[in-house]
Amino acid sequence: MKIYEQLLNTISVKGAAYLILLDPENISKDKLGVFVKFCEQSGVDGFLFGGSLMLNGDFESSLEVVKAATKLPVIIFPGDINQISPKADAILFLSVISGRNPEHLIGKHVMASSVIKKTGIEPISTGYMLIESEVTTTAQYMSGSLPIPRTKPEIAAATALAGEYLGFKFLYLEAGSGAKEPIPNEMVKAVSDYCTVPIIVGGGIKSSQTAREKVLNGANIIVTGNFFEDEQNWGLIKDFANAVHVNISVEV
Ligand code: 1GP
Repeated sequence: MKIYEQLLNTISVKGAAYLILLDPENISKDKLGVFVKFCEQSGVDGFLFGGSLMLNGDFESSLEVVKAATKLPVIIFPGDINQISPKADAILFLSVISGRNPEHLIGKHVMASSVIKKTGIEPISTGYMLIESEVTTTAQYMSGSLPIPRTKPEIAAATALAGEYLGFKFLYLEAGSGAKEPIPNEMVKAVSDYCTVPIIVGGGIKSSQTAREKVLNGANIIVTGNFFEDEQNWGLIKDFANAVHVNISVEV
């Protein structure tokens, strides 16, 4: 089964899917394999892999460690066009539809498409929407575009619908890694009421309650990154997975 179908299947069975973002720059290779196994045992549905900057981390060899440690889908979440590898299962083919920077709407995609074809990994077209948080996040800065104001759910909904009409398979509401505040519930709901394409929500989610709130407002996939880069929080991964899987658990 293709990774996209696998994720849709998880959403329909469990109510929503829970993915953990692995940024090879923020987690050492020795910890990576252990962490990934722990996530798998704790009910996580898959991994996003990548980072906005790759100054120190070793993309290929870290990816190898992840793939060796898990049978769950490993999907590249590319910070740039140098983050493409045949070792992954799929790649989010992201277009920053919240912005008006042609490089991030289509430019880099032209450079990347043939490389992705050669690797044989599955591209999953995703309308990526950066939403203003209280700080300027790396993703916002690197995209060279203005994020959607967090108090304007109607702009988010109209942008998302345009993304749906353009044929994106996922819509990704991104507050940015390490955002102070996650995407507002009203915005998740506005997008979910307006669109039929599955919605990914990420950035600034630091509690299982927040994760569940996003799902109850219409998120189909929840992504967390930063929070579990601190080993002391690992014991809470199960709670996050349970909170996201609204069809099969009542605990939060
Ligand atoms: C994925 O960028 C997020 O969408 C991850 O954000 O690191 O804040 O959880 P955090």
